[in-house]
Amino acid sequence: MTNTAAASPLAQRVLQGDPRAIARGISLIEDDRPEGAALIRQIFQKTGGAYLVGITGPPGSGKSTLVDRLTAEWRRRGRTVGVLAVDPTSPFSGGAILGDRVRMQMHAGDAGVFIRSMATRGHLGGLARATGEAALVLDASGKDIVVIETVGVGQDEVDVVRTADISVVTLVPGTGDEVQALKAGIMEIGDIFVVNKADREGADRTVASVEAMLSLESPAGDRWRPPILKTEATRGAGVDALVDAVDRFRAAHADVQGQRRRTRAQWRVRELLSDRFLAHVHERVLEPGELERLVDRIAARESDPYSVADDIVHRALQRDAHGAAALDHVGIAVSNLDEAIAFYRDAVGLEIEAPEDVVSQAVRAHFVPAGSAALELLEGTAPDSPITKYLARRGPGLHHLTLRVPDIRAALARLKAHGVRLIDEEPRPGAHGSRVAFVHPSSAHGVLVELKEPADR
Ligand SMILES: Nc1nc2c(ncn2[C@@H]2O[C@H](COP(=O)(O)OP(=O)(O)OP(=O)(O)O)[C@@H](O)[C@H]2O)c(=O)[nH]1
Ligand SMILES: [Mg+2]
Repeated sequence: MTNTAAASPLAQRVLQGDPRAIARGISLIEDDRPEGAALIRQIFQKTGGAYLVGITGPPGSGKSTLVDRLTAEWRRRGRTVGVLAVDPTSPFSGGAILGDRVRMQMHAGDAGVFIRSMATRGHLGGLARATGEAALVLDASGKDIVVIETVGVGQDEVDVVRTADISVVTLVPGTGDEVQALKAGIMEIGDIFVVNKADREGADRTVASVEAMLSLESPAGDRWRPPILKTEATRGAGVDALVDAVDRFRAAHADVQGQRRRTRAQWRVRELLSDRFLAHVHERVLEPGELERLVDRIAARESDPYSVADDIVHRALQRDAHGAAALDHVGIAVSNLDEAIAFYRDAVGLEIEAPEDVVSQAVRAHFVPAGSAALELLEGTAPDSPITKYLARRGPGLHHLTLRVPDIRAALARLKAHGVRLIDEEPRPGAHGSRVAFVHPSSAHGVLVELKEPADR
């Protein structure tokens, strides 16, 4: 079920590493535009080459300064680098963007570096998604290393870093940051700890207290023991050793990397699934303003959230069940048309439409609308017509029934998955631009079943 669309010009330019295309792609993703989703679909199979480095820590601990130094060191070692700086605290201040400009100066003119701030634009929970997808864009653009820098506050930000291929936690001496970090839940995600601003008082004490905290976890045998490194990002001291430590972790943890990448994939699917389902509910299931009315009822204690949610899910599924297959018409093989008309029109009172000839099949069909479905009286017009043969073999009566489906390929795939015997594995052209396929009677309890996807799908 590979469904990779042909690469658009934007996707092609991203794959070539064009910085303007990368910037455009990330903007589309941030703004949650359909073109952003289309881009991800087109580039996804080209991703997986980049090593994703998460850097988190308290505000002002020197993450950005450190990332600049790391970038320079990686460049010196011949690797290309993409940086995403997540700034959830001040999405509208513009400070982050200004910071980018200053930071870009250091790597100005270096096509091997791309730096970008991610703003939330008020999307609840959208930050993790947007950051993850922006990382995919940088990955597809051929960056060897993709860094995600985020302040370690809020579950979203922590999650972004937790599922990176490696998580680096930055701390600073002497301000009780260790304790803050613990509270924020970032201590347990560190694969490497960095005590930055090592030029300050108390760096060794901070190293010692992190060490003490880690030893409480009593690592078993050969498990990775997170190193605690001292850096002075402003001068670049210790950065070389940090890059070495990242490389060592990477070499030792191919298995961890595979597991984290699976987790990322799983989150992505879950998130998209819930987004898509909610959108479906809003667009197709709820009436305009209905949700507000339901919320009013909950607020007034006339209903409860569980009942409301269950009811909406039920309606959504119900809707799809109806959409999946509805009776379109029943085909009846007729040996004496005058008698059939006398019964269905004169006695029952239905209207009979003008006949239609299906020349290729030597069949003449008389449509008889009956409520939301119809009858189709079928005559054979030649000895080798399937209807003539059917009549000779079984006599007049029910010939087939036709179910209308919104997506015939999906319906066939579903039937196949259930082991149903199909006459047509592939849909073929039917009347009036429809597409049809037959299910074998042996799988449908003796009835020939036709699936029909109408032309106006
Ligand atoms: N003394 C000293 N100052 C440093 C060091 N590293 C960074 N700084 C300074 O600390 C301040 C904050 O640095 P940033 O790199 O912006 O810190 P950050 O963690 O990215 O900050 P936020 O993104 O706002 O959370 C700046 O003024 C840096 O110059 C260091 O090693 N020693
Ligand atoms: Mg920063």
